[in-house]
Amino acid sequence: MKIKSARVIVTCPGRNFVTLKIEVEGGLTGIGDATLNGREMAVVAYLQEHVCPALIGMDARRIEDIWQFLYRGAYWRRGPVTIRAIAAVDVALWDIKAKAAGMPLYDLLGGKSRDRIMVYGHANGADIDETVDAVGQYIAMGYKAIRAQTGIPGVEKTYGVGRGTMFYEPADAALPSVTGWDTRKALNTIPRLFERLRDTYGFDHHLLHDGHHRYTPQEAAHLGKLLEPFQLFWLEDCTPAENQEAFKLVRQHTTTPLAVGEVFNTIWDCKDLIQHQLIDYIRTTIVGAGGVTHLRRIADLASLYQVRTGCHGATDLSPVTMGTALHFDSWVPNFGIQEYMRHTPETDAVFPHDYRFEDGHMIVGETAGHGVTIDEELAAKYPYTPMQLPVARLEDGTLWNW
Ligand code: CS2
Ligand code: MG
Repeated sequence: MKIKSARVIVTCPGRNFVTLKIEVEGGLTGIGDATLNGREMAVVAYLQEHVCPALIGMDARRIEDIWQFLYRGAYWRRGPVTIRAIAAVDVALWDIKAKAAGMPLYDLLGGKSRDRIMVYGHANGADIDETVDAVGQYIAMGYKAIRAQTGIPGVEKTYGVGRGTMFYEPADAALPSVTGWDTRKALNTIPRLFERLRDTYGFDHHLLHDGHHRYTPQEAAHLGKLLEPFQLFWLEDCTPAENQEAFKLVRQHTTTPLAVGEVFNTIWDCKDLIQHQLIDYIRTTIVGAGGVTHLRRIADLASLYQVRTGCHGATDLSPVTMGTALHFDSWVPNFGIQEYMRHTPETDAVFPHDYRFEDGHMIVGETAGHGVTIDEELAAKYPYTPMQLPVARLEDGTLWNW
């Protein structure tokens, strides 16, 4: 099963997506997502200049060997650009293998461990009242788990407050726009939001919150403590995790469950956090962590320490990643939850897929492969449009974590 061609497709149906399409002799094709939000063209060049030429003639059945070839063989390990390129190849090859076997991908991985995948949606508002209403709308749509983010009085353009209620999209301009941050004001607002949410809707739903790496370990520990009465499903990215030890301090002071990992690329980025049981959920996903081959390794390590998965699923991960993640989630024994930020109808049309939302869960498709394709003609109608993520600055102008 020799690889005949490997092509990169860039499309912007409202936001940019990078897709790798691999074809093998005999005509089977598979696709993988290579999108790196705000830095898309770096991965395009990495694939086109360095990876695609080397793939031609390789045996598509040897997924593990090709993964090792691209990871060890490059000498320059890790990093979001490299790992996304490897992930795209890996996912396209799993897609082809599953199609050749006539099986949905989850069957090839070992079969389903569950019938449906619990997801969380994003409710956000400019202030607490708006956010409480938005959470109510998600409950009405059937969601069992909802992430809540609110604007903070006195802070201009806070993280997580989208332009509309359904399709939150942070990459908003060709060059980074500026958002604001003030930890003191956030610590004053976030606990009040969750108090209101529990007072209004009770304790039956799972509630989540994303700190987006904004707090120091001590501040994160304090926030975790303040949130304990409201029993969150998780507090995400409460502090930056380049220094994995930072989580020790947070962990010692709060029982609020902790999630981290959407910016991690490999098992090495989360090894200490997992082995020292400093987190409860690992957020790495297919495109960000080297495809199915590597994510499976992270999940297996996590399972030894009762850490569960919580795959990143923002809109900048294409439907190809969402579809593949749902197969992974169907199989993985230590599943926790899946993030599900809806794609726009334009994006859904470019990437026809067989997964669907039902009663707060995603239902994985039964088509052979990962179940997501690309309509290349439609994709060509949406050319690449430069868009970057914003930066965050404190009131005095200091650049802060985003
Ligand atoms: C967020 C993302 O989904 C999340 O938890 O942190 O929206 C993140 O900001 C984007 O994926 C960045 O591209
Ligand atoms: Mg996040």
